[in-house]
Amino acid sequence: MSVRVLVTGGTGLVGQGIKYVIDTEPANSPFGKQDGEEWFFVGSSEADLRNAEQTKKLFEKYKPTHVIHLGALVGGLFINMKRKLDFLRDNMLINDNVLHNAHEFKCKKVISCLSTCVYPDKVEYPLDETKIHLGLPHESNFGYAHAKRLVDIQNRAYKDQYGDNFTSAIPTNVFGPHDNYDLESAHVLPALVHRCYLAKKNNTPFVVWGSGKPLRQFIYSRDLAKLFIWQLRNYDDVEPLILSVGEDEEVSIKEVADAVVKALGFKGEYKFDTSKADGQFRKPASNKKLLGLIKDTGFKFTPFDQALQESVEWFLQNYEKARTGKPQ
Ligand code: NAP
Ligand code: GFB
Repeated sequence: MSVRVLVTGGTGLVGQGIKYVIDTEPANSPFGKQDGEEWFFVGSSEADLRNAEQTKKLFEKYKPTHVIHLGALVGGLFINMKRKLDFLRDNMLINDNVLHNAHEFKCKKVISCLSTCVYPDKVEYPLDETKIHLGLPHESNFGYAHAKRLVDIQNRAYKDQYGDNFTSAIPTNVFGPHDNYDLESAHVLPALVHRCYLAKKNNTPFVVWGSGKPLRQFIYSRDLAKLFIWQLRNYDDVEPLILSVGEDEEVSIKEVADAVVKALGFKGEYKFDTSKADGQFRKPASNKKLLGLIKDTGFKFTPFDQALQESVEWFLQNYEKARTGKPQ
């Protein structure tokens, strides 16, 4: 039986992580490409998924049997705070067009991608798969959060009315090669890597925004990629699945900045700009359900320092073509 996997958002951080694993893991190994599988990694230059006609044409071209739906308007705290409506509307349009076409083209499976920032800001911790809709998300990203929550609702409606096997994954903050380093829209880790690199290059202070106190869990894109591949092949429940490192891996923004300073060998002045927002203080996610499901796969998370070093090396080697916000 031929399996045709369409990866929307295939040109981005997570999409390129999946491409790296499929291209480098031994064929027919637990996370490698299986016989009879074809993988298609697409970005917005092939189809603007906000556009129904273009999305339909994309499905006609690839006739996918399976979809990993990563395509989205994505960004860090500060761009989310500035563009709440764009993050709501663009992602609602993208998600509805992809799920509608996946239904029309009778796809056997769709995994969409949520995020731990969709969770209620005020809820008993740790976050688990049952708490997504138990209250309002944090003010800073309510546009993105509500659009992503709606995907869970859409999946349940497609399953209920048509029996479609549509589900979703909930990663924590992700980092790795091919990340977005544009200081305007970047997430914290790539932003700190880029800003520390510039401080070292220009002999200026390294400035971290906010107090440095908020806590986050970070998953390496190449680890997340393996978990998406496992979920595609082994998980058929409509309930979303948290894909994350453990709660004990929660680190402060200051600890992340310290690790970036070490990884880049920065020796200059290093300070915090507390006039900038801290955003949500923490969003600790439990990966208990995931660990129970993958215990026999031999999967191991990459140690944070090693993953950060590999990401920094990719950034330094690809600075000229990376998304840095400077004119290409
Ligand atoms: P990214 O690096 O910014 O990549 C976004 C991808 O979506 C790119 O391939 C981009 O294509 C595509 N895309 C954007 N707008 C599009 C449009 N209108 N039509 C078609 N394609 C479009 O983002 P990422 O970090 O890999 O995110 C992947 C998924 O993970 C997203 O669903 C995101 O919400 C989720 N997520 C990310 C994080 C994180 O920390 N990064 C955490 C949790 C969840 P082009 O590059 O060709 O424009
Ligand atoms: O990754 P981030 O932008 O988003 O991290 P969230 C924000 C935290 O990092 C805040 C601090 O506490 C900021 O004060 N920070 C320090 C910085 N320096 C910087 C910097 O230069 N850039 C950025 N961006 N932050 C996002 C959601 O929340 O999580 C998104 O807004 C998405 O929608 C993403 O879900 C995964 O972790 O706060």
